[in-house]
Amino acid sequence: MPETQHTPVTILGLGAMGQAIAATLLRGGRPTTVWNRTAGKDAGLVADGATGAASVAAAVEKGGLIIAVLSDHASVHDTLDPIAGQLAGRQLLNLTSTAPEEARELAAWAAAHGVDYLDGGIMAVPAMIGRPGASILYSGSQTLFDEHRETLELLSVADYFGADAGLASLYDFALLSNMYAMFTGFFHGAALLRSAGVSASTFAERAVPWVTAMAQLLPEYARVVDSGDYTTPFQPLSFHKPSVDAIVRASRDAGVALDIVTPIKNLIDRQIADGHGPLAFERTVEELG
Ligand code: FVH
Repeated sequence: MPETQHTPVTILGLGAMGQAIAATLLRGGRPTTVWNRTAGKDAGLVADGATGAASVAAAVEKGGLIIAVLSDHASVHDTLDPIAGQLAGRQLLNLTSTAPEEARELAAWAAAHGVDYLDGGIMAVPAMIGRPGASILYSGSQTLFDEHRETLELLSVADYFGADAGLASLYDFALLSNMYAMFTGFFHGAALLRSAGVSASTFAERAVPWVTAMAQLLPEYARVVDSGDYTTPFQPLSFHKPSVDAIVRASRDAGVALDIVTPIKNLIDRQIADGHGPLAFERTVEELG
């Protein structure tokens, strides 16, 4: 059932992300209570109309949706375990980044204490919250998601992935894996070009359109992976080996460390050694898991 009036919210954790979330919900007209372990971080929010709470217990007493935006899984337990007895019948949205198994553990912990639990993976930096481009991935309680959807959409695009509380985190980490590989690939390229006196900014002008164009291949790669048939490759593993070997040689020549490219070379070499050279590059997914 969608919310019919502005839901009160309690934000636990006023780091960079908690501050951004609290400020956005406050601007959206949600009565907002805030708490942070280290005192004083609520000053700006309180000046803007939030209610500051001196303790977690006092914060959750204000009622409404509890939103945890803490460092990690352990900090969620550190914060909520002491007041678990106070939480029966309440709703908890955990926007703290946790591994899927940690999210599932928190969902089980919440269920054992009579708490409705939704987990969220934030695909944004604090400055993006409440602005176009931000996305938060949710899984866990659909009741909570549906009931508070309008509030969640103040923060970002809100997508719900199902009852498994770990699924949002799994999507989050899959996307972050993609992001880290892309960024570290850029760093490797920047180091290579720096050996010839080319600036990273000059490289970025080339890298952005290149990465954007290559990203367009992902749906076709995905189709092949989902089919499980690697026998009619667009480009076989054996096609990629000379390129990757050449990148390794060029990196050595330029004095650039091989930390980024060696794992890629190893993946290709291992598959070729096992006789998969004629198969599609996308077979690499099978090698990984
Ligand atoms: N900031 C970002 O760009 C990323 C974007 C993607 C999602 N992440 C995750 O969001 C969670 C919060 O991130 P954050 O940026 O707000 O993090 P910090 O600024 O470091 O603030 C951390 C807050 O957690 C409090 N805290 C830490 N440990 C404890 C504890 N044991 N008990 C209670 N509170 C704790 C800390 O309090 P204090 O140090 O000020 O006392 C901050 O309020 C995070 O999972 C990111 O991975 C953000």
